[in-house]
Amino acid sequence: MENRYVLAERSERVLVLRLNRPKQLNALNTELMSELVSALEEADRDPEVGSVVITGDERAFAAGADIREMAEASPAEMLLRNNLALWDRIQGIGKPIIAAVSGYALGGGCELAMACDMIVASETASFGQPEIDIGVMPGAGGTQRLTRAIGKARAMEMVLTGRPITAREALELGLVNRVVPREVYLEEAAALAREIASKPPIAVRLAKQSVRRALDTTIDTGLEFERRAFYMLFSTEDQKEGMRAFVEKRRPEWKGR
Ligand code: DAK
Repeated sequence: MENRYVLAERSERVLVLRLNRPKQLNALNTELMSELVSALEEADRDPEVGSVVITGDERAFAAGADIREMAEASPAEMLLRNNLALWDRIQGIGKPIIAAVSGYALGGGCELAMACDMIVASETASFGQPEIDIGVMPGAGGTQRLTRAIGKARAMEMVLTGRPITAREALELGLVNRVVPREVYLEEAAALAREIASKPPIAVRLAKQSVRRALDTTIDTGLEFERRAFYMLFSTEDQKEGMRAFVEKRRPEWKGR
């Protein structure tokens, strides 16, 4: 089926997914999230795709979950919609995902950016968890991912006041990888994605998983995961190729095997 709310464009090994509800500042309704997660899963299975960029437009990455869709819902309806299951599937994506953020990244928009592996921000970007001002609190990982990313003090302030931070503040706090002029944020994100997409795919996948482990496990369990992943890579052709190419002083040619 043709996507309505997520536009996909592939350039070489990078897939760019553009959130496309500009009039609603890319508010994340169920249909959009469903299209996004399906596109991510398809990209994860596609050997031609090495990495993914998620972006919005210049005014908004996404101004949150769709408030109109939630406003009158009962707890049972929220439970039965089971949107969280959709969000959880993003965590299962093995290929690196970069958020290219310009304008508003609020509520679910900020949570979506944080669910990605890296964030490239335009100077105009702002990040916030304003849910407190509409009578709720972050519900798609905001209290957990923001706290892990920027620490308790600033996360507490953002979640309890609802006040957003600028791209520069986000950079200082370690929430984003880099801040660049508005004119080039998407190109910068795509360049980073291209660089990663040119690396040996199985090593990229396992390295991503391993870094992610660092956030949600003990150091011993994380080190154990890292070690097994490292040894596992010695079963790949790319490991042989990479090390031989080094010894033979030539560029490696990755096979993804
Ligand atoms: N939902 C629905 N529509 C939205 C929206 C949103 N989050 N944000 C903006 N819009 C719509 C506006 O209603 C308006 O539509 P029309 O009135 O033109 O039909 C249009 O986008 C343009 O917005 P504004 O006219 O308000 O534009 P301004 O420049 O004046 O203001 C703004 C921009 C970003 C400051 C303002 O739009 C704003 O405050 N938006 C709401 C920000 C917000 O509160 N975000 C958090 C939403 S709660 C979960 C998953 C996710 C979540 C929770 C649970 N589970 C799976 C369990 C997440 C929750 C949230 O994100």
